[in-house]
Amino acid sequence: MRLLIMGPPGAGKGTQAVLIAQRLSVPHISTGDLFRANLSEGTALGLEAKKYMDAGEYVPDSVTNGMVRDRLKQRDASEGFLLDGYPRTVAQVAELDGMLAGNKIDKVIVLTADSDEVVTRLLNRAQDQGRSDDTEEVIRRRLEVYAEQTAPLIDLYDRRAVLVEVDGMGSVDQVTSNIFAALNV
Ligand code: B4P
Repeated sequence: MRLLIMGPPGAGKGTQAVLIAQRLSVPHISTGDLFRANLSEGTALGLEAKKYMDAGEYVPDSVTNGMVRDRLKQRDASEGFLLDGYPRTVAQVAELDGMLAGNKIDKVIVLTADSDEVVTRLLNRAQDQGRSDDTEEVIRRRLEVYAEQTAPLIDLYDRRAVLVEVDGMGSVDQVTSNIFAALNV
């Protein structure tokens, strides 16, 4: 299966993606995790990405697309994958279509959650993990950027009849079972 998971920051994408990928035995490919791994290794790509992430802005496509293209070429992704956090813009959708060379995305999972809940979750994470993009000001900016640049992708994938919308407001376990039911797995 080739799957995408989308939703506002804090909706639970990364949390659920790990569980879905395990269940379906496909690699979990998170652009946010790839940027953070690059940063902890001190690569030029990581340092470039950090400037944008810390401001709540999207990392430029010139950095992001190549990174995803390289990752999708790896053997473990040849039969399926769960992409988490990519595509995030209409331009990235076109890039991904090109990378897939005719292979279709089977389902796009959209997690919904209200803004107050996601801000609370991310502020909790800030306390646990100290992520530099989890301050209230940056979280609010990330939500605006999501609404402007990523929310339009929901209609786009809906027109392709692959959208699966799941309520992300319950407990982690509840949301996981809603996703498995919606995917019929
Ligand atoms: P991401 O790493 O994707 O960050 P995120 O949107 O906050 O999602 P994440 O997966 O981490 O959090 P989740 O909702 O699971 O991106 C970070 C940055 O990278 C972006 O802002 C951007 O700058 C850059 N970037 C990434 N992809 C890009 C792209 N394609 N193009 C350009 N730039 C890109 O979880 C949040 C918290 O909620 C966790 O603490 C979790 O424990 C908690 N939680 C989850 N589910 C819960 C539940 N049901 N109940 C209670 N808490 C829950």
